[in-house]
Amino acid sequence: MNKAIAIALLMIMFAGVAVVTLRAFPVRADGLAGDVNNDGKVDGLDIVLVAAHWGPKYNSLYDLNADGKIDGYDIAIVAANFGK
Ligand SMILES: [Ca+2]
Ligand SMILES: [Ca+2]
Repeated sequence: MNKAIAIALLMIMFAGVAVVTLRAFPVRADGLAGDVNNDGKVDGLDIVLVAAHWGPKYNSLYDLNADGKIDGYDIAIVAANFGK
């Protein structure tokens, strides 16, 4: 099985301070990371779907880094592959 990672540069607002961090994420080997609706491309619809499950609307399908929550890191994975 091929393993891959996505690397994203994130800017997070924390307590009013912008924090820039570089993160690497494991991605699914069975498809394009961020293509949550499995239509073969990563676009705005995928971002909308992940954002729609942010926070209490948790669904593991949209938890792209498998950390048990849906947040900006999952959006960043979609953004890293946007347009592919
Ligand atoms: Ca898609
Ligand atoms: Ca997550």
